[in-house]
Amino acid sequence: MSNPQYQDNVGLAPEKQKLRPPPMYKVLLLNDDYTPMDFVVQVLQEIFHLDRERATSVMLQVHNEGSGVCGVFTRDIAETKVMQVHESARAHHHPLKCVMEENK
Ligand code: TYC
Repeated sequence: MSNPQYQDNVGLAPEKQKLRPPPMYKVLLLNDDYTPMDFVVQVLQEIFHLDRERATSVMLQVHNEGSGVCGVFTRDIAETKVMQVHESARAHHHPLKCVMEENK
C-alpha cells in the first residue's frame, strides 16, 4: 500500500493495526513593514480566535522576530486559515503573508 499512514500495518493482525494521528501544521504570520499592527491583532482575534492579549503578544513576536505561530491545525483547517488571512489582507490592501509548515 502506498499511503504511508497504513504501510506499517501490512501483515499485522487486525487487532495490532494502529492509525497514526494526522499530521499537524503550524500556521505562521510573517512580518512586513506596511501592515498596521491593529489589523494583525484583528486577524489573530477573528480568524485564530485569540483573545486581545494573546493576539497582541503574537503580533509583537512577529513584528520583533519576523514570524510567529498563530496556531496548530490539521492540514485542511490550516489551508483554510491561510486563505482567510490572505483574503482579508487583499480586501484591505495590506501585504500581510501567512504560511503553514508541518509541525514535526
Ligand atoms: N511590522 C508591522 C508594522 O510595523 C506590523 C506587523 C506585525 C506586520 C505582524 C505584519 O505579521 C505582521 N506596522
